[in-house]
Amino acid sequence: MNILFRSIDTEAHQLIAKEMNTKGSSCITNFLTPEQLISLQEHIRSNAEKHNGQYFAHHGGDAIESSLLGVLGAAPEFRKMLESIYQAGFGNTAYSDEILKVLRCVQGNSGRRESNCFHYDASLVTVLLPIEIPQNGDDRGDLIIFPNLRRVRSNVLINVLEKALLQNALSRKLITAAIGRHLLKPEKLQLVPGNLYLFWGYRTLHANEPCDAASRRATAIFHYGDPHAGSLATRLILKLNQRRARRATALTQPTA
Ligand SMILES: O=C(O)CCC(=O)C(=O)O
Ligand SMILES: [Fe+2]
Repeated sequence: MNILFRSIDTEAHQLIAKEMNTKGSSCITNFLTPEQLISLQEHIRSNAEKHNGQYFAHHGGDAIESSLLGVLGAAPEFRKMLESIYQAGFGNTAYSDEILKVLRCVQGNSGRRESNCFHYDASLVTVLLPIEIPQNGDDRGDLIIFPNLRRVRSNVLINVLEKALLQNALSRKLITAAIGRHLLKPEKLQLVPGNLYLFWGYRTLHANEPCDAASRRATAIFHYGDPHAGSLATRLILKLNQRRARRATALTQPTA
């Protein structure tokens, strides 16, 4: 299989960042070749079976690195693209050039619990690669975004406070209800597998809509550039999030 990814030139990086500012997101269509997409879909299928058709998320680790996602994360052109987009958005280079990779699969009843979980990412640049998305019906698991609601905070504690106020069960219920009543009107992205979607995850409140329990919604997410990297609060939040993800996944872990 060809493991060369579509190369995006430097001028396009600027255009992508501009679109993320003005439109709230940018989409690179057909980022993957059909065979690259098929390889990832097969990878998902074998992983999903191990989790008995229930929700799982991997934060880094072998399940990601052993797939094409590991190759993509290591590709110099891809890394360069994230670096220049971060720079276009924030002014200086990121504290660390590490990419946090997540492989997420919403399926079964436990998938509902993980939907409408509105949040801001810790990273400024969020790149979403849909692998498998239900294309029919009402519950396709669209990505819901409130683009660029806030700027990068100069103080990490303000960031923590804002996240605490918004990222809890009550706020999430209220936001979901307000969207249902058309009081809030977010953008909805109907994701297409193989396209690449980019947005300012730190600045954009976002979540996925629920998807039909019988369908599978698998996405890979690349997080790049934490504007508060290195601070104690940031390290703590990251640890808590990873523990929560491990717990949600452990519930559906094969027992053998
Ligand atoms: O799976 C998705 O569509 C979004 C996931 C997400 O926002 C995240 O992992 O930070
Ligand atoms: Fe996110």
